[in-house]
Amino acid sequence: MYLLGLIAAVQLLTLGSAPSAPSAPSAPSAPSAPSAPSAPEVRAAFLHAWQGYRRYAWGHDDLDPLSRKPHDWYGVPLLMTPVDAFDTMLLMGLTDEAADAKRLILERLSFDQDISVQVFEVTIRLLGGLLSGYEMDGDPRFLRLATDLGDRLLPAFRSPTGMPFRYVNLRTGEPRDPVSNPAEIGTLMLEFGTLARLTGRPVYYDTAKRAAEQLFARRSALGLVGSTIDVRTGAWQDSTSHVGGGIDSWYEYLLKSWRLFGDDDFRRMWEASVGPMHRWLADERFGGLWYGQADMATGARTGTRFGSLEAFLPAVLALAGDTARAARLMASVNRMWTAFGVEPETVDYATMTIGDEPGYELRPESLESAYYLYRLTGDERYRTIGAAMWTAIDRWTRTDAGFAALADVRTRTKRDRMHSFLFAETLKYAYLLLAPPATLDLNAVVFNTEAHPLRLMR
Ligand code: DMJ
Repeated sequence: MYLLGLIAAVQLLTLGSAPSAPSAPSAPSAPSAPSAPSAPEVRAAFLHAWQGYRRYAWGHDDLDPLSRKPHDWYGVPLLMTPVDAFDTMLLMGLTDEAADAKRLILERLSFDQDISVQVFEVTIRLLGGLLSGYEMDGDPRFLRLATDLGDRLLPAFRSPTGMPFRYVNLRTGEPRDPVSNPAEIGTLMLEFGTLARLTGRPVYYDTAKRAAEQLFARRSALGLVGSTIDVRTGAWQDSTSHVGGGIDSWYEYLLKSWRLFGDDDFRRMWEASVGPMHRWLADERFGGLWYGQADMATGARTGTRFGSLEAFLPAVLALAGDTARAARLMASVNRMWTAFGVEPETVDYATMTIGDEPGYELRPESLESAYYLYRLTGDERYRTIGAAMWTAIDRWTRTDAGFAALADVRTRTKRDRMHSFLFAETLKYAYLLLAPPATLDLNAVVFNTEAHPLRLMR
């Protein structure tokens, strides 16, 4: 019955696009009718991956799931996987595993390291994970770690514009890499703002907000931002505008910062940005809605690429109340999945062919959008679509030690990477989509871009 619903829903959502679209290259034969997954099955999948990490990479950042070797981003471990996984364990009721992860984090995590770290990645994964860990668990040592990290990241913002350098040395405070992008500059507010609120120190809020305002002030006359900008001069280096990686969460954080902090300046920036985004980046092909690339100054279309990162947008539009547009874009996201069995990193939506990135990195965005649309509209079709996505992920990426990214979705060749966002996001959104709604009140939290829930306090 559920399976019939699943097939019907996939058909309904893909029917929105006219059938005249060029056909996709043939993918490996579809799996025989999968049974619909349940929340306990997703929880078991989480445990499978966590046990792999525990056995082969304990105390390190990530597990490489094919070689079964630990993987540290910067030579010394910063515990990316345990910090990213902790709040998901709490939501899933994995209390023993959460206690283990907590002990590891509190005993071993130290930010007093002579390493240059990427401010954006460390903020969304570690600062976000420590803050949600503190809010959910209540142990003040999480907040102490978060504060220490926040203090060590602040020197990154010491540029003439106030926009952060991409990297900063955690011990010396020396920044590097001045050419950044809107996502890395504008995806710090939820974490730094929450840190300010929890510590009573406004410096974190003010610093991250100034960076966002400085970027916003440099939008083009059309209201668009480009791909890369020099934080020392404020000059754009690449004027290509889009909603994919490098820009995506800039839009997400404008909306969510307004929602989390009730700060009207973010409402104004969101409202001034979202209209131009629709006007210049949205594209209609074969009766479907897509978002491609355009020049920020002229609005001229420069590309028709869409992919797994762009798939965050239906979630954000649904959260903003624009469910009609979110639903149309979700149909395209689903089409991208069903055309290839697993979504590739990019497709050219003008030809429905895979672009130059044929892999699947275990990304969460499509599931995230299915989850938001399901929770915000109550329409069962989204649950069914998300369930089908999870079934494909489980089927094609599972290994003996966890789950592995795919190098190519056409051949399903695996790649030796299991990103920590699998634990923070992909498995969390799959679980929340299938679990009873009371598992998490979407009105009580704002998820950061790594799916760490931050409590709404007005
Ligand atoms: C995550 O780290 C975050 O969701 C980020 O916003 C984009 N990339 C990955 C997941 O794809």
